[in-house]
Amino acid sequence: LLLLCTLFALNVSAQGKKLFPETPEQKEKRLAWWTNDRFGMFIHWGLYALPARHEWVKNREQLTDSAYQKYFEYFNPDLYNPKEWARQAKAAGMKYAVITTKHHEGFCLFDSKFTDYKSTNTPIKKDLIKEWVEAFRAEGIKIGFYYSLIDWHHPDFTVDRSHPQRAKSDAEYDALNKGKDMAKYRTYLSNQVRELLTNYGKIDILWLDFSYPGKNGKGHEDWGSESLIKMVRQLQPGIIVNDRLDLKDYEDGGDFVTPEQYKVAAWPTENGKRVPWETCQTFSGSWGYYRDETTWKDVKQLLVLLIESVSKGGNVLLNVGPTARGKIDYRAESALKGMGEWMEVNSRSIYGCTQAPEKYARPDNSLITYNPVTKRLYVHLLDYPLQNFTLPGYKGKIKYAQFLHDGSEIRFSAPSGYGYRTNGLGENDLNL
Ligand code: JFZ
Repeated sequence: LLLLCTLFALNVSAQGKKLFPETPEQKEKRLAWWTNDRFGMFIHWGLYALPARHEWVKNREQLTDSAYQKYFEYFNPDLYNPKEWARQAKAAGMKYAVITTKHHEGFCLFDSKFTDYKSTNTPIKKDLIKEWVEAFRAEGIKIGFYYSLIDWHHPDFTVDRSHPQRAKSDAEYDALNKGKDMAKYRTYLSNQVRELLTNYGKIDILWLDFSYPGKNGKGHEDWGSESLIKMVRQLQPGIIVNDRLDLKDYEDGGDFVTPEQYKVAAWPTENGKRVPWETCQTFSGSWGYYRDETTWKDVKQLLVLLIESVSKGGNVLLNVGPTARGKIDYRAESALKGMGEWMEVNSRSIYGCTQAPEKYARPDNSLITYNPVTKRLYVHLLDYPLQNFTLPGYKGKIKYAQFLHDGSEIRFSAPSGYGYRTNGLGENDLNL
């Protein structure tokens, strides 16, 4: 009996461990705009735009600092115009945006006091983040900063399994890491996050990336995650933070979960409760600009991704990897435009929407989203045009039905058997 009681107590305290005094209702309120807006732009931009073969190129090809140095020396995005990026994001229906202020390569797009490895010291000579924030804020888009916890350039960041310099044995790790001091890196990391959350006004989202605890990995002890997140919330009380700080022991170690480059089967849960989630996705596979990649998703795939995510209660953060000249790739630009054309008439089925109550069955090859405030149900017909379709189980629940693209009425009836017509618009377009 004593043993059972002890286990029970341990279990309760693990689930109840919290960093902040916020109630679930307060959290819901803090996240309300984000849950409502559903669709954001991710931007991966850095020196890796020059080699143009993946943002992990330094690691993949095990490039040394001096081999990588040429990208720093030739970094000159002369066509950089963040107002144009913001225009494209807004036209696509995106309501927030998250940019890499520093990726794993360690290069900073902002003017940091704590490093020389920054855009102001390259031929472009500018704080690119400052201009970006101004341009996106001017379009009414919420501001998010991605900051890489990993740093392949900082001299105190120890070589581990994520590092371009790979060690094959414990002895090799020891030799490579002699004299490196993660405590110094921790201070650097916290100083830079403080700069980002102090020098650019109100920041709506912080996306820290990423933890890989275990042998030759790094986690919350390496980043100082507990004190880092406390500082973050002190500097920006309303901010929304992702879940990659390795604070899984805490109930509130992150605001949302981040399934990456795959579709979730159902709304993700923790301890049996549905949690806020955002899937981040690429247009073509790589996050950084990749010149020769051919696996581009088409507009319909991307729209289905968005609709499907909302139909399971989630958000989409869709990534663009701008070029070394500072332009959004023409294929991404055209896909964004296509999504925007759809959003112009259909965004009502995305913003403020979520998973529909169980009682609404999903017709074949369709997705449904639901606005709990207006109580409107949106049936996305992936096979349209149809002459006629059936919604089993909705009898008595529908007051009025219309198409969203033109507001035209859809007549409906509840026949005893399911009637079916094969040509022309029928007396009834919808069977219940
Ligand atoms: C990370 C980065 O390494 C990558 O370059 C990109 O920035 C992406 C958005 O985030 O990649 C990850 C991080 C975590 C997982 C997978 C890919 N994960 O936990 O499965």
